[in-house]
Formats: sequence, C-alpha cells, structure tokens
Amino acid sequence: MAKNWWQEAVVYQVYPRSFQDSNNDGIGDLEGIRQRLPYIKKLGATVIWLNPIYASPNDDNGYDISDYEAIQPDFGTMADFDRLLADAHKLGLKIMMDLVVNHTSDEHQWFIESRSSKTSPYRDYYIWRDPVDGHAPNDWEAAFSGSAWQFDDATGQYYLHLFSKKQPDLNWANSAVRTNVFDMMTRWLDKGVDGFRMDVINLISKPDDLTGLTEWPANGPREHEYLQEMNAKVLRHFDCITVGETGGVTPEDALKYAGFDSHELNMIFQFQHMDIGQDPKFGKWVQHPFLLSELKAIMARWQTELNGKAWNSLYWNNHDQPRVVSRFGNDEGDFRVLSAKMLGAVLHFMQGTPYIYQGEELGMTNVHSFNSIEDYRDIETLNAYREHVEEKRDLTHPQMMAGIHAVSRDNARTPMQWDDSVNAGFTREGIDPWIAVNANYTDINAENQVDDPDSVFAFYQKMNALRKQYDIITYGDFTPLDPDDEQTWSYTRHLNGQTLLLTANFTAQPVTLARAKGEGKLLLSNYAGDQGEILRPYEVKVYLK
Ligand code: TEU
Ligand code: CA
Repeated sequence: MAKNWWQEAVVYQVYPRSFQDSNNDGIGDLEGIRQRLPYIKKLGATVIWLNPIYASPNDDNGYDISDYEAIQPDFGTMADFDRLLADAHKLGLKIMMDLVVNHTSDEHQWFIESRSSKTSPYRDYYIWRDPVDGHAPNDWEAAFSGSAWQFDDATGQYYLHLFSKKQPDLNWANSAVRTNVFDMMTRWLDKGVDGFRMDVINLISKPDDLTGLTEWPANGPREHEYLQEMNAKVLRHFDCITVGETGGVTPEDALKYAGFDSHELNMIFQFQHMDIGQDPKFGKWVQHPFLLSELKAIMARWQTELNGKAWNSLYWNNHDQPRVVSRFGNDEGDFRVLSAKMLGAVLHFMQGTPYIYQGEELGMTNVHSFNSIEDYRDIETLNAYREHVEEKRDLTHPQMMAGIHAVSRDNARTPMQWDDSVNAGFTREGIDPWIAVNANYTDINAENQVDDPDSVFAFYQKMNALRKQYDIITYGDFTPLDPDDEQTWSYTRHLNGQTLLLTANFTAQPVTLARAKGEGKLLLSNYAGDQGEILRPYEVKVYLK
C-alpha cells in the first residue's frame, strides 16, 4: 500500500463563525483564525479544514454559496484569506477548503439567471420540473423540513432543493455545470489550497426520471462517473487531500468512492456511527438507547472492510453533530475529562486519518444552558421545531427540546472557549456573539488547559505526537476484541511484528478485564498508575509490545 501524506495527517476542523472574532462584531473571522494558528500547531494537527468561507446570504451558515470565488464579508477579504493561507503554510499547516457543489444559494448568479426564463442558457444548471397533477413531481422531503420542491411563479415550474429552499440543487448531468465547478476547483488549488472536503458529494447524481420516487437519490447512477471525471480533470494534477461527505454509505460503497485504486477521493465521511439510536419516524430528534456492542460493531466493520483497500476517516464530531463527550461519554464532574480522553484514544488509535473538531481537544460539551428555542440559530433545528411542535404537533415542546439538547447542530457551534473572560475570549465583553457562549466556559477553556499536563488538550497533543513516532498507529491492521462486552472497548493493532493493545472502560464504575493487564510498554493512559486487570471509570490504556 502506497504511503501518502494525507494518511499521516491529523485534521483540525475550524468552524470560522465560532472560532475567533478579531474585529468585535460577534462573528468569528479569517484574521481570528490566523491569530490562533499557533494554538493549532501546538496541538500537533497538520491540516486545517475550514467550513465554508465563501460569499453567502447565510441561510445555512455558509452552505448556501452565492459566489464560490469571493469571501463572505463577515469573515474578511480575499487578502485576509491569502494571509491566513501563507501563515498556515509557514507553520507547516495545510488548508482544506469546504466544497459545496451539490447546490448553490438561490442568490448565486447562475440561479438568478436560471429562474429568469425557461430559455435562459442557465435554465439547465438546476433541476426544473413541471407540476404533476398540480403537485410537486414527487414526495421527497427536504433535509430541513417541508417538500424538496419549490414552485416558482415566474416560469410555472418547480425546482429541486434537497436542503433549504434557498439551496437549489445543481444539475450535474449538464456538462457546463461540471466544467464550471472543475475550473473553479482548479483556480483554488492553483492559489495554493491543499484540498477539499466535499459536502454531500454522494447526492450530486440524480436519476433522470424523478417522478414517483420516494427514496432520496444518494449514490445516484452517474456518481462515480462524475467523481472520476473530477479526479482526471482536477484532483490528479495536484498533491491534495480529499474527503467526501457521504451520508448513507456502507463500507462496500466506500471502496468505490475511496478505494486506493478507484481514482475518485482519498477518504469519505461515513455516518453509521453517528446515526445510531435514531428513531424510525422522527430521525435524530428522538433518541433511543443503544448498546455499546452496536457502536463497536459499526466501527470494527469499517476498520476491517477497508483495511488494505481504502482509507478511513476517523471522527466523533463535526459542526453537524453533538459533542462526543456528552453523547458517548459523560460530561458530569470529573468524568468529563476522563471520558473525553478515553473517547479520543478509542478513536485515534484506529486505522485512518483523525479529524478533531474545534473544542473537542478541550472536552467541550453540549450546551445545556440554552433553555429556549430562541437561543438556537441553526436552520435545521428551528425548522424541525416548527414542523413537529407547531405544525404537525407530533412532539410536545419538552420532547422536542430534549431532542434538541441531545443532538442539535448548535451544540457544536457555540463559540470556542479560549479563556474565562466574559464571552470566553471569542469576542470582547459587551459584544453579543452571534450565538451565545456555553455557560461552562469559566471551567472549560483553552487557557486552563494548554500548559496543564493532565488536561484533555495535553492528552490530544500526546496522541498526535505518538502518531508521528509510531507507524503502527497510522498503518497497523485492526482486530476487534470482546465484541459483545457492553462495558469495555478493546482492540489490537499489528504492524511488522509489533502489537498495540487498547482497552477502555465505557462506564462510571470500575470493571475487571483480564486483558487490561497488558504487556510491554504503557504508551498512554488517562489515569496515574496502572491497576492491571482493573479498569477504573472511563479508564483507557494503550500498550505497545
Ligand atoms: O450536511 C449534510 C447533511 O445531510 C446534514 O443535513 C446532516 O445530515 C445533518 O446536519 C445532521 O442532522 C452537510 C453540511 O455538513 C451541513 O452543515 C449542511 O447544512 C448541509 O450539508 C447542506 O449543505
Ligand atoms: Ca468578526
């Protein structure tokens, strides 16, 4: 298997709106990110993934792009971007851009032209259909509630939007769309960016006949043709990193998208571990208990089925997901630090490229201090609340708020907690940040942690350093252990005669596990000392032999 730099990378995800405000308007910006580069360097990450920073009316926090080659004024200017890129490169940090090309904003010039008349040269850039019996062409629901079709009075047709109605889907079957997207990507790569995270990239190919379809069009008929064309025309000419966001994929699909010889992408983000516990009817908004064995089985399947054939991305968190310490760990009292470290280790010692979402390295938690729906900003959350509580009335306010507290995307989007000053060092005292700071910032913040050897930050830093030191962490084969044990998570890795063993306790009680005794050198643990077969609450140990 060829070794590539992106297999050895550690990616740090920055949500620009919530990272660092440099000009005191309550919104994070590019200059703020630039000022914080030394922090990311100190952590030991090597690549920064920036969520969208392009011009956008901001219906979906930048995932509705009105100009792919202009910077969102809230975030600064192209000169600010150039400075950020240059400074990152000086520090040896690469920058991965978000590429959102399943849809644009309805305020993109292409869509403005497209909706203006049926004969516009841009009409076919989007997906327009006649009404069927006076209704939308099919029953698809948009990800952000309501129909996926919007009727447009000007021309008497519907356009497709799988997300909000301000995010019309591009028509990839039109080769002019593809050429425009590929040229735009080339210009960014020529400018020096180091790669792309590709938003919902497995939705770009739609079936020709959409009438009567009930299923969403993931992994559509021409999907791999489009990605191979993108690879041939753009990606292969640059030494870049690519990761596709692909909901609803299996390991089998992954071999096609990101196989070592598939000539498409380097990696994909799968969602099976994120979708665990969802309700068949209400989806993520009603969460059910799940077994640790189910979560372990999902991760083990991805580890073993991709081994030697494709490359995993490893993540617990991103800007769409709740905070992992609150979700799979325990964010109460002393258990927070212990379980944040344990979860970090369980993930980072698997095979793949790890992604750290801003604040994960501090053990930042879900936001328990938002008591009203008014505190939320996310379009998905607000629309779902309206749909379930006000329109369909199939969930009560308390039921919906329980779901929102558990899984709203805004759990990840509260400002980065830098220090214990008012507004957590994200923006100046007296300024209202665009979304409120999590009330626990006085306790959980970077300033507290960067120089504390027992902090979550120091633990992540240590993991990143170990990865550089031991190839087995990156490249070793993976073997799951004790798959049915509902209290502990253990596995081994193997490379060139070496064995790495990880054992972890997922409960708040001590458990006895014979193999936890370990052999060889204790590389890492989240407790002082070693109690052999006893794993203390949320204890994790990593041995190398
Ligand atoms: O997310 C894709 C997606 O399917 C989301 O709707 C996701 O399932 C949901 O947020 C989890 O509940 C990507 C981006 O990451 C997200 O931020 C965008 O809103 C979305 O695409 C549209 O561009
Ligand atoms: Ca700002």
